Amino acid sequence: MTSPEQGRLAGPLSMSVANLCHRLQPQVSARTAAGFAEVLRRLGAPLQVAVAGRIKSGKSTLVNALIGRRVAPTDIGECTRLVTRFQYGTVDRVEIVFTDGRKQVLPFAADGMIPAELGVDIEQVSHIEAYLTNAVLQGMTVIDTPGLGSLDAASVSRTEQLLGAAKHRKEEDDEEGSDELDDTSRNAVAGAEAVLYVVTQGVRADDQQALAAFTAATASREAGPVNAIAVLNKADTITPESVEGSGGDVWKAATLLAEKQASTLKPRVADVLPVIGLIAESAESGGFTSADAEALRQLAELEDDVLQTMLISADIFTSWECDVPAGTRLRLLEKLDLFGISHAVEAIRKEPEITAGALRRALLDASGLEAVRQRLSIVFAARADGIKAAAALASVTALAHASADPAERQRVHDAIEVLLAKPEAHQLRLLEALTLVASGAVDMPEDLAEEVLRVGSNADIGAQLGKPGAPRPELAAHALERAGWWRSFASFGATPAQSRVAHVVHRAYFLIWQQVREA
Ligand SMILES: Nc1nc2c(ncn2[C@@H]2O[C@H](COP(=O)(O)OP(=O)(O)OP(=O)(O)O)[C@@H](O)[C@H]2O)c(=O)[nH]1
Ligand SMILES: [Mg+2]
Repeated sequence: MTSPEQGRLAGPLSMSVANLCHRLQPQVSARTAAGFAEVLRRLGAPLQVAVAGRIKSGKSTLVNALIGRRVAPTDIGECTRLVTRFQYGTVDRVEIVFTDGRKQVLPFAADGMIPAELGVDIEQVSHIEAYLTNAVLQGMTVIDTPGLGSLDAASVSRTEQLLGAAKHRKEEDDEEGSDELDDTSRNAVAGAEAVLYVVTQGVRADDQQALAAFTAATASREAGPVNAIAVLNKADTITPESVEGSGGDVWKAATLLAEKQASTLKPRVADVLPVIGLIAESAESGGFTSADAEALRQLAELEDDVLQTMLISADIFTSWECDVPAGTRLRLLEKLDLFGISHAVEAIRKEPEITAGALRRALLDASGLEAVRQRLSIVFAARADGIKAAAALASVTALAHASADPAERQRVHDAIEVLLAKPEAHQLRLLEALTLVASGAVDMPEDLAEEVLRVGSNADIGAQLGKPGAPRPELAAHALERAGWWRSFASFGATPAQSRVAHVVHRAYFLIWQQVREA
């Protein structure tokens, strides 16, 4: 008995939750069953990753870079005030989804992007769904969001709704009758399961708030996952002189600044990775062309002091007398900005024969995108099973909670109890413990908090134990030692809240020990 979504489920835990839904469906009311159908659909869908952050932090640019296609409008237009979901489809198609559920197909603009202006009343728009053939989207759905911290209250509330904060608030004013279920299922469709948080040079108070709101919203769920990673975007615009110890190097300055921000944003995000979204977008989405490479080659031939003068500012760069047409220079500026141009020119000077393709590759390397991708796949993809199962169970619980029939509520809760007692459900407890620690809800000494995050945020056992590549006997001995340590910490010296976390960590180490020992 296989259902259509089973082939695409993220792992054994998602499978257990799917089975639970299938089993209960015939025993619950039609409304709850419809909710379960929605939960099943979502369990089978790729991980939903929202790209969030302050207004104009470069979210849409980064979305384009990740998808590998310039499709999300950047800079201006009403689209930047809407949530856009990019998901995999066999044919490229964009739909406007209205708040009343109506949908309308939206033609792509001439440049292949989603039009910046929709030509409909934006007040009635819920969000935009873009189905694209890009392979990346088979592994995750990418959600572009309007800037938090913008003055436009409507965009803020759309984003909050997406991130789960709105739902959280709704639940607080308790049973509301029939509307509740619709809201729950709608949130089940739109809600994000993980967040890529974009910050720029100065982490401000509202960055902290936005991130706190997100972790609070997910922590309020039955088993909210720890699922935020952060990037320091626009690393190219950092003035290295403003960062002590950078030695005048932009990338070094960005790395130092990112480390500092990581300690500010800790423990909500494990680390902050510097990235240059603009260069990544141009290099990954076909924006960087051989004509651009040619223009850069011409610039590389200029006298060095002339070029250095031009690179002082965007104004000088475009207005200076030079053989490369001003329009071409403006285009380069839009695609690479000054840092990218100077980086490309250096690469050409070092290797005059460099091909346009190799130059594109060098720019991609300079953008830091690869490290972001790797982080995404470690933290999100490897944990998709736990994250999706946790979100699904939270929805199932909410659906049962909203049911008017006490017997039905009991039946669902009993089934969840049984599921939680299974060994594969331990990763849910670990996610829950992680969330408690990461959100600061349970206070832990810094080194212990780090250890909990490490155990819970890696798929590879060596990395979980902080001993990547170590031989198995060493890993086994270490896991056993830590299991023992956490058990005694749970019994002596911990507060009750710490103790609950410690039990979970103890069990995690014990399961790891069993695994390395047996293999
Ligand atoms: N120099 C530089 N500029 C960037 C970078 N990333 C984005 N930009 C520019 O920043 C501006 C805003 O970028 P968007 O991607 O539209 O930012 P956003 O966060 O989506 O903006 P809203 O949706 O309006 O909140 C654009 O002009 C981008 O070209 C970067 O890494 N370096
Ligand atoms: Mg945007």
